[in-house]
Amino acid sequence: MTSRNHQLFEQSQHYIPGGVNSPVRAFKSVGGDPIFFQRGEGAYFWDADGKSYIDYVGSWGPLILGHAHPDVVKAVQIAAQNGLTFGAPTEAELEIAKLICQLLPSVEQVRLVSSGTEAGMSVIRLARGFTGRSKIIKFEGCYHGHDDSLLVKAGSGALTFGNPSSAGVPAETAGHTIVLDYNDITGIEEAFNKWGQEVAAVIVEPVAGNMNLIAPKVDFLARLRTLCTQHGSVLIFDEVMTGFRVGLGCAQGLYQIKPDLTALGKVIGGGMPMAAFGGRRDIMQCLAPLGPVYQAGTLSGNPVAVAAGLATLKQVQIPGFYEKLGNRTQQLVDGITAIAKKHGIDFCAQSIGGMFGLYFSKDIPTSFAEVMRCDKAAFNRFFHAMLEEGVYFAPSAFEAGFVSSMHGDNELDKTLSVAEKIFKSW
Ligand code: KE4
Repeated sequence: MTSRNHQLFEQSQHYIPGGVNSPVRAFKSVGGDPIFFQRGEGAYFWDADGKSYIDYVGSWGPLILGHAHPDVVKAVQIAAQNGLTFGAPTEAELEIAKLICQLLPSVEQVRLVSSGTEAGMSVIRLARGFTGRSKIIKFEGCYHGHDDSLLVKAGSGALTFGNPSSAGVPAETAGHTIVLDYNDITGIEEAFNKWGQEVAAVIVEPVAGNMNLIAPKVDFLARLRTLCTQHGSVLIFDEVMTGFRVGLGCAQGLYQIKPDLTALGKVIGGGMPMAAFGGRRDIMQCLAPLGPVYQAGTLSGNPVAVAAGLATLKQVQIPGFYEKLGNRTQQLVDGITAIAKKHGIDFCAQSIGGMFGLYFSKDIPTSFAEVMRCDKAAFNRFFHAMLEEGVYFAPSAFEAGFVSSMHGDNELDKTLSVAEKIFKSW
């Protein structure tokens, strides 16, 4: 009998490009049909055929409390009953803005938007408007949403301007973006030597989570901070993924680096469409209606999304939340690594707070080039074997994984027993 998943995918491809509303969901990297889900609860969700999975994607990061956390659902219900949107200021927006500014010392003012892409495009426009400069620096393998200026891949040679990484992005637009290697301090110094006074901003994932998980090398972030200060460039931390995922102070707190602007998303929306950007008051004051940099949004600060975000941020502030989440995530990666090692498989892994990376390679990668050398076919085999047993990892060897506060001993034991079964017959 054809599965309901397969039927839905067949039909969806007729009405939705690729049958999905976001490309990474399509399983193109791992092969096979995407899974259609119907319900989630805690660390689990159920597909259209009623099969359950332990979820290590958590909607790509937002679900730090797991699926349908009662406090979040209740907050959403209450907010929705009072009206879905007003297109006008609400007290709840003030409450979450104050909370973000209290939790992140680098954020003196914040503006709410509806997606990480909006946050990414807005901080770039704001940095350009504040500095009067056009050039931006980003890093190969980092993803900041699908704004034209950020859909850019490395130029033909080192220190050349970027080329579009997507059709539809004009070369002239991509030409303002310089793409360097993550963790390459020499490259950064050369770029600033060449273009220092022309660079509006450097945008970086302080922990890279869009080329699998890549940790910043010692001094990488500090060097970016120093060079941006020296050249009057805006240092932007894209913490859409790391924000309130790696710690209550985010990655900027973990590594003690103070960016000028920060993009946030995912966790701060608790699973609802909400993101934000904020930072130095003198920069944020350039935004309309105060200043010349335009930025807007019909549903920005949506009261239902803000309610989900506030309920989520309330939970993550509970003392010990991140220590427990980090320990659980470390137990996961240590457990899988030990089993792979026992069976002589080239595998390693790492975790930072509630996010992790799995690599079929001898050593943990520290750059985009090293990630590309990991055994993608082995990951895909691992992914499907796990999926068959009801364990759902990100459907790509080039994505990070996520643990929630609802992943407990049972979920860890199940995952490790499946890893043993898979690696024993590898
Ligand atoms: P959204 O526009 O998807 O809300 O956020 C874009 C974005 C910005 N910055 C960072 C660091 C991000 O990780 C993202 C989005 N992350 C991907 C996962 N790799 C979202 C999944 C998807 O594209 O469907």
